[in-house]
Amino acid sequence: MKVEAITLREIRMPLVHFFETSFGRTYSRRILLVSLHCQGMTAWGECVAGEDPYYSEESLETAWYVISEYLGPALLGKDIEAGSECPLLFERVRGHRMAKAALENALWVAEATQKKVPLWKLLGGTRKEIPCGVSIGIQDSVEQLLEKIETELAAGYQRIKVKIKPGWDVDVMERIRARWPKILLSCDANSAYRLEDSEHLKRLDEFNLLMIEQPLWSDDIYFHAQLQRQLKTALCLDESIRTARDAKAAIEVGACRIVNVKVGRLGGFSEAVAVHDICRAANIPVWCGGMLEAGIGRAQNIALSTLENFQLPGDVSASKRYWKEDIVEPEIEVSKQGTIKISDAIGTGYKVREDLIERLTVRKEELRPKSAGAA
Ligand code: OSB
Ligand code: MG
Repeated sequence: MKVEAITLREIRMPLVHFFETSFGRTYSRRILLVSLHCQGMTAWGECVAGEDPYYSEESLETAWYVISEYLGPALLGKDIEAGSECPLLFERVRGHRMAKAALENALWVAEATQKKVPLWKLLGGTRKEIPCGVSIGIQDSVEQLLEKIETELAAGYQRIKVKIKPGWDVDVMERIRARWPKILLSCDANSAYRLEDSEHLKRLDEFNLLMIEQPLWSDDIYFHAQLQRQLKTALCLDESIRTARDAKAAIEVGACRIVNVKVGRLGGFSEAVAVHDICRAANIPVWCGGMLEAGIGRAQNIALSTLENFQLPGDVSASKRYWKEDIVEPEIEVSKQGTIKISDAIGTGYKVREDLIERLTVRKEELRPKSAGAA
C-alpha cells in the first residue's frame, strides 16, 4: 500500500455529560483525526491526545505538530505492507506515542481492508463478544454519582469504575458499597496520591475492590511496588505503562497485579499486543482502557479487546454515553448483558461517517510527499 497523502482534521464534539478526573473537567472534546489515502483506499485513525497535556505530556497540538512535521513525512510516498512496520519507521522520534498510534492504527485498518479480514483477527483476537464496564467521573454530589451508577447497572454494564481524588474517595466508596455490596467495583486516581498517603489508601481495602488504578505518580513504577506490598487490593497501572518494557519491569518488581492497556498511550497496536503478551505470560490480566474516544478510536479498542488476555471488562462502552451522534455507523452498542458482539466484517466493522466528520471539522491540513528535488 502506497501512502499517497495524509489528511489531518480537528473535529469538535460536545460530551453528553461532563467528565471529571483528578486533573480536571471536560465538557467538550477536540479530537484529531487522521486519514491515510492509499491507492483508492482511505483508512482512518483517531488520536487520543487530550485538549491539554494533563493525562500525559501530549495534547492535540503536540500531536498535530509531530504528525505534520515528522511522522507523516516518515510514511508519505512509502510502500507499506503492514501496520507493524510503523514502530521502526517512527523510531527516531522519541515519545509522542499517541501521535504515532493514530497513524499506525490507521495502517492496521488499511492492512485489514486490503487483506479482506476483520481487524480483530489480524490483531490475533479470539473473543466473539467482549465484556464492558464504565468509567464514571467525579460528580457534583455523591447522590448524583449513585444515580449514574444505578443507570449504568440497569443498562447491564459488568463493572463500575469511579474516579477518585483526595476528598472524594473513602467516603464515596463507602456509600457505593452500602448500596451495592456485590458489584464489580474499582477506582481510578489518575496519580492524585503520594506514598505518604498509604495509610489513607489502605482504608480502601475494606471495600473489596477489583483494583485501584494508578494511585501514584504517572511516571512511577518503583514506589507503586512499595504501595502494592502494603495493600490487599490489586493495583492496576495505566499512565505508568508506556512500553512493553515498562510492563515487564512493573510485573517483575510487583508494582501491579493488573494492567490497563490503552493503545494510544502505548504508541499503537504493535506495542499494545506486546504488552498483552507479556502480561499473559506472567499471568497478569489486562483490560482495555478508554480516552473518551469517538467512534473511530472506540471501534479500534473493541478489536483489540478480542485478544485472549483481555480478561476483565474494559472501559469500552456505548457511543450514546458520550455523544449525541457518533462518527461511525452503526454506533457502538452494548447488549443488556453488558457485552459488545464482535462482527465478522472486514476492517473494524464500523463505517466512518465522512459527511458528518466534514461538518464537525474546524481545521484541516493535507500532507503530500515532498516532490523530488525539493529541499
Ligand atoms: O484514566 O482511564 C483514564 C479518560 C480520559 C483520560 C484518562 C482516563 C479516562 C477514563 C475514561 O477513565 C474512560 C472512557 O473512555 O470511558
Ligand atoms: Mg486510568
